[in-house]
Amino acid sequence: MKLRYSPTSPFVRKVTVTLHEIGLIEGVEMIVTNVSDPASDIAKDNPVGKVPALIADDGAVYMESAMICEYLDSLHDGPKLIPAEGPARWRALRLQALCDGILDSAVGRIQETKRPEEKQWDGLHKRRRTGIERTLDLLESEVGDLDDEANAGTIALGCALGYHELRFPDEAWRGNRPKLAAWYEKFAARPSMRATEPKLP
Ligand SMILES: N[C@@H](CCC(=O)N[C@@H](CS)C(=O)NCC(=O)O)C(=O)O
Repeated sequence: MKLRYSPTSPFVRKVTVTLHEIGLIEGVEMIVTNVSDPASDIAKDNPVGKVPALIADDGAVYMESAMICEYLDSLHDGPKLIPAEGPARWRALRLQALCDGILDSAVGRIQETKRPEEKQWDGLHKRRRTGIERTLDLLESEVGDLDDEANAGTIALGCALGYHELRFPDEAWRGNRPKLAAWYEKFAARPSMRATEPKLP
């Protein structure tokens, strides 16, 4: 398998954490891809022009982190990261959806900062930030329902909180969310999370 990635992408991190958790990281060829470079050939694998994109051993290409993680989950016989059925399945997928939403807004905020200052849209920036804050508040109130184990939802949450700390260190999300902070402290200590800690270039 080959994975097209950029080093700080939290969506890519969802995939690499998953690969570590299911024990398949060793066999993956990592292809660093600068999606902002107009000369990038990412479109030959993902016409949308985004990473992650996974090239499977049979040549099929999968895109969208949630879909890639679901595909990877089909490749192993261990405990599934996407529970097959019942409330556990919907809890994991709902949490993944919430955290992918946080990540869409967080990545959008970063992209906005790359525009010339006079072209940045403050209203959109505030709306995205407020959406992230509200979702973190909801998760603080639901922390009792959070699994300690890795699944599609908790991996997405770990990556969303890690990305928040990387990109918005001054916003101190932990301040008024002590339960979520305690959950993250433990989850971030997993070998899969430690092995994939992002660093700014
Ligand atoms: N929904 C996608 C989002 C992927 C995404 O936004 N990737 C960013 C990097 S963090 C990207 O490649 N952006 C390129 C662009 O927007 O042009 C997923 O879950 O994989």
